[in-house]
Amino acid sequence: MAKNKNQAENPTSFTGLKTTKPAKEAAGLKAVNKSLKILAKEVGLIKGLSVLNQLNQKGGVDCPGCAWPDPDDERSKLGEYCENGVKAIAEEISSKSLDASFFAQHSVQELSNLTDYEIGKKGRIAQPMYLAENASHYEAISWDKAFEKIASKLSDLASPNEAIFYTSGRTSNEAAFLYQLFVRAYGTNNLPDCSNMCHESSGKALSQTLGIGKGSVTLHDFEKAEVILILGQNPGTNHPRMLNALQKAKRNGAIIITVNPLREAGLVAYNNPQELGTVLGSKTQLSDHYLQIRINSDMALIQAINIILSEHEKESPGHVFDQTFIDDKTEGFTAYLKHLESLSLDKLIDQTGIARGIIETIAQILASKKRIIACWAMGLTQHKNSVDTIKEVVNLLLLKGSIGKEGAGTCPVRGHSNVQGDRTMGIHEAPSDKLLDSIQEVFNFAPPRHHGFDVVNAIKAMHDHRAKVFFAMGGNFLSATPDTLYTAKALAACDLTVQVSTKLNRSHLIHGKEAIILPCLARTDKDVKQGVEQFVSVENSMGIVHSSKGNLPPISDALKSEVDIVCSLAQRCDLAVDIPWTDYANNYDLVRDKIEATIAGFDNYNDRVRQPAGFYLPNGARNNEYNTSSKKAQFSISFFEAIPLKGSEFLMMTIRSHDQFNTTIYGLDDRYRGIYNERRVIMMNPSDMKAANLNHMDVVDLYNYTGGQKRVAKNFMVVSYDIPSRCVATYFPEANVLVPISNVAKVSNTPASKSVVIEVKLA
Ligand SMILES: Nc1nc2c(c(=O)[nH]1)N[C@H]1C(S)=C(S)[C@@H](COP(=O)(O)OP(=O)(O)OC[C@H]3O[C@@H](n4cnc5c(=O)[nH]c(N)nc54)[C@H](O)[C@@H]3O)O[C@H]1N2
Ligand SMILES: Nc1nc2c(c(=O)[nH]1)N[C@H]1C(S)=C(S)[C@@H](COP(=O)(O)OP(=O)(O)OC[C@H]3O[C@@H](n4cnc5c(=O)[nH]c(N)nc54)[C@H](O)[C@@H]3O)O[C@H]1N2
Ligand SMILES: [Mo]
Repeated sequence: MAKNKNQAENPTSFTGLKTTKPAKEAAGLKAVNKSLKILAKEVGLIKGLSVLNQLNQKGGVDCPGCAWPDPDDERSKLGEYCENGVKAIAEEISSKSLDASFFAQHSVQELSNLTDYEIGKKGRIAQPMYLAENASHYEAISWDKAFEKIASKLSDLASPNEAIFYTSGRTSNEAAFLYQLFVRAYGTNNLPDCSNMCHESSGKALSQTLGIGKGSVTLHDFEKAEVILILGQNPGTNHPRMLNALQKAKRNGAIIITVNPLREAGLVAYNNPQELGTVLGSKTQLSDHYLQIRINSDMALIQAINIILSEHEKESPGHVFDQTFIDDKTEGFTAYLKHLESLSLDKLIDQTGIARGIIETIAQILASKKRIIACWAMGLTQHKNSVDTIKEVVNLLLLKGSIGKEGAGTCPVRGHSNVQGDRTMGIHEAPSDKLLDSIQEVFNFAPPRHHGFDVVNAIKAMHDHRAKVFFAMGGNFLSATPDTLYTAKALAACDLTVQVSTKLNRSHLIHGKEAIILPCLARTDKDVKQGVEQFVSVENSMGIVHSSKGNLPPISDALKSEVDIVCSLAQRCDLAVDIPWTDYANNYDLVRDKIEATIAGFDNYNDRVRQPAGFYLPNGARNNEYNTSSKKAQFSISFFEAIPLKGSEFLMMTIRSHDQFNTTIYGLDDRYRGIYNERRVIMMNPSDMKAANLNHMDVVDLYNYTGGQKRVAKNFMVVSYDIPSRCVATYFPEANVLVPISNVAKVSNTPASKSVVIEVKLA
């Protein structure tokens, strides 16, 4: 199997790269046109618009794209969605359905030689499929038989800890709650999820410092902020509706400071398609200051800023720091100041690659402001030092008292539309005792207490035969995880791999000895149980829980909801626990009642989730209450260590193009970056190219040698790009073969997929 994967990841032909100058603004008419074209092409305008009219509207369907929240009050009649939301919908509601005849025509080997883009375009899976040991083709299987096979494999294991239950962040609260309940009743906490590869570093840093692993701000805070810092995030592509919030903030006088190795168009300026031709004019310059930082040196930058701030405070005591807040609400201030004094400002500034004068200007701005929001995403979370870097951002907010007040706070911008909710529901390999106690009380059984495997540890366990059954509730584990060939071997070593999926993806094709695909309803599909339409609920990036209800007839009668799949499997598994799975499968209100009984913050869940805009979960940090052991927010002491690069080495970040949702590749363009019709590219600094004797569009191979092992990604085209020297960028998942399984963030164990040391050689 690993061999197939290697072929697919190292194709010898290209799709026809074209490059232009990068764009200087995001959205505008082009984005509207592009959305409508995609919709018309993939599904037809009438069907498409029937979903879009409901998308992110109160009582409608939650966009299956990112986790950016919807406004509490007015929602745009023109459409509360973005170009990339339209692409997500177009992919999901594809009418191409893959039934047994498709799988009879195409062998697993044949399909695995396609690229992720080609695989994704095949369509939605229409019926349960089974791949027998050594078989070349998937064959049809009934739901009953499929559940029987899975249950029997699970019961044959020497220990429940030999099974792994992965979750991707699209799973609803209701399905996630039942899934973790089933897994714990079965006997393990092996519940890795995509969060382990995503915002785990944020969760760890924020819970240690502020007592809550989630962000503290709401959309309202964006309207009140004086300064918004945006670090390591590309909202123009990945959270386009955030640009509306930033535009409003700018109009209210906020200063936006962006920190990013690339000048991302969406952070430079925004042309709001909903305001075309209105009196406001639609275009707004967003970033007032754009700091093109070297990859992985954000901690050095924030420390440098904090040192300069502390110098300003010394010069005019009481005017820079919020001493009352620091005294009343925090711990560790004096030690932190001492730590800052021990650091070399010159060395820190030198690491960032940013001119001293610019950093001084930023510190000057921050010195006089009180309401600061810090936003970040994968550019901060996927490095070795991620947890410490985020703690350093928290230090800055604490010095300024910029937390727990209007217009200020933390904003880790989540990825998948319900990744935050899944964690709230207990999808966590390291559950708190509080959660387990609560499960024990409500469901009357003793859940396992020892912690389970996260994503990286799950891969290692499968690789070493310590885990033998892999079950995925959504996602595309093989393509999303690091060290692709290592992970492929890990999956191939399993006795059984099971994927609950909407669309065909590579994880169906790189499989265990036996494999099963269970096709499920998607967000946009109508879900009817015993004649009653059901809805599910999700939690967005700002902790608002609301309903989501699909309105399309499913592409096949054979699909089941995720809730139904979990309940049916649990019933088959002969668990020594008395849980009314059938009742839950037939009435999601009953599931919500149990969530309310088990998890804090869900009082009157069934009533409140029916309110048009949903409800906010409690959030201590938002209310200036810090749920740490001392009930105080914590200053943290961290030391910056640069990643050493030898003469011929580069530091690579693996990022998203404008035409993908994680491993789902919508198209081959990265419009804002001016890179068209090719994904196997490496963005390089022109002076680095000159030094290495490389020209624009040269074909190169990329190597990583971590741990004395050679990893290679063949055939990438060099694109000359405005990126700091010695930094390079490639797209995820094409470059995941290069991300070593051992290259992880300290504490969070998140793959450091934005800090990969590589060499670039002419092919
Ligand atoms: N359309 C679309 N929407 C999505 C997704 C998608 O794939 N497509 N994915 C969803 C998911 S799961 C997630 S987690 C989010 C991801 O959203 P983002 O985090 O915005 O996604 P990435 O492309 O990984 O981009 C990270 C940004 O960080 C910058 N960066 C990289 N390294 C560093 C660094 O060391 N320092 C700094 N300061 N910046 C750095 C990159 O240049 C890039 O602009 O988006 C979600 N929304
Ligand atoms: N190198 C590198 N690697 C990365 C990242 C990076 O920046 N660089 N980012 C990481 C991040 S932030 C994340 S979140 C992970 C993403 O990892 P995953 O969440 O595992 O990957 P996705 O590509 O989002 O999963 C897409 C698949 O989910 C299935 N699906 C879609 N909708 C549904 C649904 O409603 N129900 C079910 N059951 N299935 C559904 C479809 O079959 C689709 O093929 O990747 C990580 N990997
Ligand atoms: Mo993510």
